[in-house]
Amino acid sequence: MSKKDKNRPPEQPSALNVRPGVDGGHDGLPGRDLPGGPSGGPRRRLLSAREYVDGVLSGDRVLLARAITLIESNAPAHQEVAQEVLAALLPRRCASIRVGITGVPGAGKSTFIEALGTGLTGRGHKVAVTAVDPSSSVTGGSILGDKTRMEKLAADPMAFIRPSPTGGTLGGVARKTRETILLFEAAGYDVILVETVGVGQSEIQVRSMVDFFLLILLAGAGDELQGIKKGVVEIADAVLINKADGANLPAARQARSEFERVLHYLRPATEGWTTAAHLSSAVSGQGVMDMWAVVEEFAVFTRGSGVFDRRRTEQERQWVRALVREGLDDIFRSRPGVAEMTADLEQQVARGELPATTAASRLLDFFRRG
Ligand SMILES: Nc1nc2c(ncn2[C@@H]2O[C@H](COP(=O)(O)OP(=O)(O)O)[C@@H](O)[C@H]2O)c(=O)[nH]1
Ligand SMILES: [Mg+2]
Repeated sequence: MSKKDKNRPPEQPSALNVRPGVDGGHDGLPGRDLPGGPSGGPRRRLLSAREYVDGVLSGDRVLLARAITLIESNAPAHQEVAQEVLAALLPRRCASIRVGITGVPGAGKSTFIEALGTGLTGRGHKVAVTAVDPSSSVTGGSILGDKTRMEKLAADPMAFIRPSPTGGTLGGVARKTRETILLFEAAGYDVILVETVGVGQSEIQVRSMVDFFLLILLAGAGDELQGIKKGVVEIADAVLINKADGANLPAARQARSEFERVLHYLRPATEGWTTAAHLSSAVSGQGVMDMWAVVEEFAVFTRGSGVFDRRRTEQERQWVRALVREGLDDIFRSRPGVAEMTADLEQQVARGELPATTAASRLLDFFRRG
C-alpha cells in the first residue's frame, strides 16, 4: 500500500457512481460484461487495461463491476489483461480494514452486515461486501438470496455488494475473492466485509484474506457449539452472539458467559489480542456498532504491535505459495499419460496391492522423466 494513498478520503458520490444496487455479477444473465463470454451474449468490447484502471480509480461502479468480472474470468486472454490491471492498481489501494464474517445459515450474518454497513456509510466509510460461497455455482449464491436482507445497503451509493464468485473449486473462488478485495481497495472502499457460511473449509480461506475474523452465533439454540467446529472458534477474533433480544436475551447472556469461559482456554487467534464474546441484535441494531468499536480497537492495537502488517505480509506469502502449488498441480495433471497412470495406481492402492508412497513416487518419477 503506498503511503500517499493511505487514508484517502472516501469518494463522494457523483453522477457516475450513484448507480445503487447489488452488482449482479454472475447472475445468470447472458454475456454480462465480457465479449464472447461462454454464455455468448451480446458482445461487448474488451476494454483496455488502462480503461479498467482509470475507471476503478475514479470510483466508477460500472467499471469496478466489469473489472471484477474480468478478474473472475478464466479465459487466458482476460487473465492477461486482468493481471495488468491488478499490477497497476496494487500501489493505488487505500488503507482498509478487512473483516471476515462467518456463522451457520440463519445466524443473522446478512442482517448484521446490513445494520453494520449502513452504520458505517453513515459515518463516511465506503463499504464493500462480498462472499466466499463455494456452493454458489450450484445454488446461485446465498448472498444473492440475501438481497432482501440488505436492501438499504444495496441501495446505498457508499456501498458496493458483490456476490460470491463462482468457479468450481474453493481455491478458485478464494483467488477471485482476494483479487476482488484489491479492486475494492483501489476503488477507495476502506471497509471490506467478506461473508462465508461456517460449515466447511471456506472459513479457513476467508481467515487467510482478512485482518479480523468474526464468528456470529445464535443464542438459545441449545448447545451453543452445535454445528460450529471448535476450529472455527479458534480462528475468531471475536464471537458475537446474535439475536440477543426478546425472549432470547437470557439465553444469549448465558451463552456469552459460557463462551467467555471456553475462550479463556483457547490460544488467541491473533497474537496479544483477547478474543471475547459479545451480544447483538442485528434486527434492532443493538450492539452492532459496539461490535465495530471492537474491530477498531483491534485495528489500532494490531497496527501498533506490528501484527497487522505482519499478518498481511504473511497472507501474501502464503498466497504466492498456494498459487505455485496449484500451478504445479495443473502442469502435473495435464502431462499426457499422468491421468491414466494415476487412475491405475490409485486402484492398486485401493486394492491394498501398493503403498500410497510408492504410487506417488512412481507418478513423480514418470513426470520427471517425461
Ligand atoms: N430476533 C432476531 N432475529 C434476527 C436477528 N438477526 C437476524 N434475524 C433473523 O434471522 C433470520 C436469518 O437472518 P439472516 O441475516 O438471513 O442470516 P444469515 O443466514 O446468517 O445471513 C432472518 O429471518 C432475520 O430476520 C436478530 O438479531 N434478532
Ligand atoms: Mg446470509
